[in-house]
Amino acid sequence: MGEYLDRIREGFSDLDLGIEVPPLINEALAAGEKAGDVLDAMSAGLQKVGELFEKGEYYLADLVYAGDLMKEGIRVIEPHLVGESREKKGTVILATVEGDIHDIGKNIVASLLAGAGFEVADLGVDVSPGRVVEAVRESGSRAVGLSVLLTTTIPAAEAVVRAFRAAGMRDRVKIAVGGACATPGLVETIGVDAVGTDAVSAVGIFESFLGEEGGGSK
Ligand code: B1M
Repeated sequence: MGEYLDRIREGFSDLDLGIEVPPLINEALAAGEKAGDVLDAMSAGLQKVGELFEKGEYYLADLVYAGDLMKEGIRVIEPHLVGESREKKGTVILATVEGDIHDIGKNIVASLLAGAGFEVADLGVDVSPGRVVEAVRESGSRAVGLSVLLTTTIPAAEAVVRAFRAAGMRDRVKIAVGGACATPGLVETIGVDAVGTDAVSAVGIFESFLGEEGGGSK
């Protein structure tokens, strides 16, 4: 069984899958691999692509291609990842922060949250702090999830926290961040309430945020 996961991981890191992505994933699922493990194998391949890009062995075009492969794979895997819940658990505002256009991880988080019964308002990528505050105001949501993939856009996540303080709304909203450069230290350094390492942990975070009476406290 694990042989499929190896092929997926290596295929994604070598960027030689091309049009073969859907059949390979479908074969892996048919052989009994779990959707979450397939997603992890794809992500591990992409991680390697990022490392090779950093070393100068891959170019920007390779990152773009890797992103396309991942999106193709996610289209196949998504229906298998998402559970069904009839219970409505409140609204989560999701966005990739200003200056950052990475959206693959955010989109996975959005799907899993929707599958877990949350209403998700996905604001997209390169979203300004003001737009996030406005969305919370309009929807009455008490929970925000920010995707941050670049070290240089961590300040943009902090700007969202500051924008809520400036609007006098910080005490009624909980804010979580996630993404390649999100580390637990961000709770202290930029004042968010939680950091999600993967999409599954994001579901747990928003369950704890919206399961509590009264919302945030910072
Ligand atoms: Co970019 N890129 N990229 N890139 N890219 C990274 C992030 C990088 C780590 C690669 C590297 O050098 N090793 C690096 C950042 C380095 C740094 O700052 N520390 C980098 C760079 C430098 C850049 C550019 C600056 C390159 C350039 O132009 N010279 C440029 C920036 C553009 C911009 O945003 N302004 C750029 C561009 C791109 C593409 C557009 C080509 C493409 C993105 C396509 C797209 O998203 N539509 C791309 C890609 C594909 C990557 C890598 C290879 C893969 C990202 C990805 O989709 N991973 C990436 C390498 C890496 O991440 N190691 C890289 C798969 C995805 C499922 O994982 O997004 O982490 P992830 O999401 C996970 C968790 O993090 C978590 O759940 C998800 C599922 O488990 N999660 C959350 C995510 N968001 C969450 C929110 C939550 C909770 C959990 O809310 C609470």
